[in-house]
Amino acid sequence: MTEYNPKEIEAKWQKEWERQGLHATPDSIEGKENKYVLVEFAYPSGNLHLGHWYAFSIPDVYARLLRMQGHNVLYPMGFDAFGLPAENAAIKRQLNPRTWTFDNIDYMRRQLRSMGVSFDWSREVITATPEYYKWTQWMFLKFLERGLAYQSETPVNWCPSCKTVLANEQVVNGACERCGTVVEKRNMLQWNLKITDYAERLIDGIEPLDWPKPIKDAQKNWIGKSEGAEVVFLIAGSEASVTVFTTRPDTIFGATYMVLAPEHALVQEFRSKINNWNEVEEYISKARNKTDIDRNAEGKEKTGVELKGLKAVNPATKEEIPVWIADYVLPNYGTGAIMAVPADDERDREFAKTFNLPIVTGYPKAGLEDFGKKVTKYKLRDWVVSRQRYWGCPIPVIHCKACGTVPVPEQDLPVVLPDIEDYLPSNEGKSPLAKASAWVNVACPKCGGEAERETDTLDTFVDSSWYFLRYADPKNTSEFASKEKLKQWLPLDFYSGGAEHTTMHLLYSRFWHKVLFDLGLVNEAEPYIRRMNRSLILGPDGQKMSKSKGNVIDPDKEVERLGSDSVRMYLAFVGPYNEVSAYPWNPDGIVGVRRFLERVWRLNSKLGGENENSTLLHQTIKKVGDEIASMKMNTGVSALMILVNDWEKKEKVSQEEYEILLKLLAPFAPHMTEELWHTLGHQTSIHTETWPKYDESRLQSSEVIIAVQINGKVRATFSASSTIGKAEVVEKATGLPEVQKWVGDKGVKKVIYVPGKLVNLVVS
Ligand code: ANZ
Ligand code: ZN
Repeated sequence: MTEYNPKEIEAKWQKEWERQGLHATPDSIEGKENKYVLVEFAYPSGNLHLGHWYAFSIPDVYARLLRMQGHNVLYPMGFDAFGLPAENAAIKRQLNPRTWTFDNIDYMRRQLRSMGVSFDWSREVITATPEYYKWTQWMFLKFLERGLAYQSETPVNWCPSCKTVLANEQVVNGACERCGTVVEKRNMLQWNLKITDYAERLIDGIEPLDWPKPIKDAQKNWIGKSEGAEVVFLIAGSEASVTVFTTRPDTIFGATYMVLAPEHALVQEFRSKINNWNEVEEYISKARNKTDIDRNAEGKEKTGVELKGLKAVNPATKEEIPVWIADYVLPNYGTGAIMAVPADDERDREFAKTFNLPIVTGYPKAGLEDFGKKVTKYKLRDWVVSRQRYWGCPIPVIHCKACGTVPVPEQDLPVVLPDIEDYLPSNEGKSPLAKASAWVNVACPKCGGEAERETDTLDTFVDSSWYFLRYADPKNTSEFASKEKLKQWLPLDFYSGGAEHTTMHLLYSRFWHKVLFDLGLVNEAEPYIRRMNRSLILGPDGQKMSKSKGNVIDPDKEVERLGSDSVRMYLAFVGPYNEVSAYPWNPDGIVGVRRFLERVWRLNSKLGGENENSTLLHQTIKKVGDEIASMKMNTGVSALMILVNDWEKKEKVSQEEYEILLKLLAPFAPHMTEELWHTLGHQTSIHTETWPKYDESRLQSSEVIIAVQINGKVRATFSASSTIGKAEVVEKATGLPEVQKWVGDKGVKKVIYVPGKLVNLVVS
């Protein structure tokens, strides 16, 4: 038998699978159930990094398992090709975004193939092609028709570095999600999508989904539903009134002053009645220049100015109370005005202390609806989707002096993004497309008069809000996807992606899908049944990989050195995939995995034994299948290792049972197992084999009690199967509350495991 030589084997099988069209997925197969496994598609950033490997090769293990278990599995890939990341990268290199993007796609496609991932490339989707964005535009027009897309001039987030507007979701801690620059507020006319109309349904729809609770909670918090009351406070000596929003109308007897957002309309209205206008005006302009981070920072010193000459009347006590403006009251939440109850509200108390305002305690409690009207408020804001950038989907509307905003007629779609020389963004908040006068100036579709095209482009998150639908019917030229084909694949059985998308892509695309559902264009109200956010791979030093830290692992080099199968299997082995966690890259760990594969390879020379039908084999079959399905690939791999350890001690191994091992290993190491499978005389691919079956009655094994020691002292025990492996023992042990109490956040420094007896966790 030859030595294990992944380099040769992997290239050979990749070519062969492609030749056979092994991963082309038909719309249906008689007698098989369709399953749709998806990973968020790639930005054409230029080079595959380890994160891509982790993102795509682990769900591939799951897709392969499902196939062997008898399903028709769609596992597609495409490119999220429009948008800021690609455009910024291109500009940095002084390259045209189009050339840069499509060159990268070619390069990345080749790299992606080296992973041995079972993508169906025949269904590839690229958002920056007219064939795709024609439908993005078509859908936008449907939104417009429904009144769900509208233009408005409001204060928006402006990134001075990317020179474009950003949606609230794309501002993370006050900074641009893309480049990290602190965003400014600018008043600009922008296109918005009415996601707020769907706030309630976006909350309700989450509950029944098979999503981890933290993802559900994060979305719910972002939507931020608040039930409370609106209470009207009269302004003394005038007809005017201010409505406040409060979640505690029962505390109204304790409201000793009122605070308005500096931007509140009443402030300007009462300008002539305010005695200290200069001071007020100065405060307003300061607040306007503050970023939201500054305004919202917790524990920050409270600032504000009293509106002297103005008093409000507390409707409960009938007392006149002072009116202040302060930047801790936000203009775009509730009504932009609050009643301050320093006795019961922490922020109000701090404010009252700072400015010596009265604090009344022991006041009577009001009935919930005595003074207020019940209302529900949401933190969610409409989604600002226009971008002042070149590299995006053109917004398909035309502005006509006579007719106003006119949608581009359906037969004129797509509005093709023109090639232009000067694609750099500008400071004035105008898209570079505004300079392409030959493209901009058109006849109004309604009156034929002189008109201009909209020059802003759509947020890239619009493009990605529906891409997964296109995979179901990627070549369709008359519809974005036929409803019949959609029915075959949707909703998604499994969707894996980055945690950062929880309140961006994951929220936007649910909204988008609900609108399509209401339009009768898709069959279900929720697109993703099961969602998981993946963990992170860190550099060997335990830090986030970055060029500046010099801790970047280049997957190409690892493949060159150890083979794709080793990289894949090592990534499966680092830890559970579904618990958002971070695992450092361990150079010894991957070498260990490579050795393991070599050992499997060498077992080949022990063939010729009798079937043993051991408990361990049956347990391994069950375990590997169960663990892959629950995305705990690591314990699946350790089960395989235990089996191989056992077999290495034997003189002979039966070929039939060795073939079972190969099948169990096939989702992890697709190339090596394919090679061994063929050397055993098979003519067809191992990846079309069925998953081995275990015999329930052969699973029994004795139970053992495992003692858990912390620094040598027994603190807990638990029972487990006698064949339990070290990784699982540690996982179980550290999950016990009695143990967590001792480990706390110190972390486990060292693990000593005596198989089937005890585990000693050393904590500092
Ligand atoms: C009186 C009161 C008494 C309040 C009390 C709270 C506790 P959530 O849960 O986030 O919706 N508030 C209302 N509008 C605001 C705005 N634009 N900017 C800043 N704060 C605002 O919080 C609602 C509460 O936050 C409201 O209830 C109001 O303070 C404040 F013991 O009213 B409350
Ligand atoms: Zn017109």
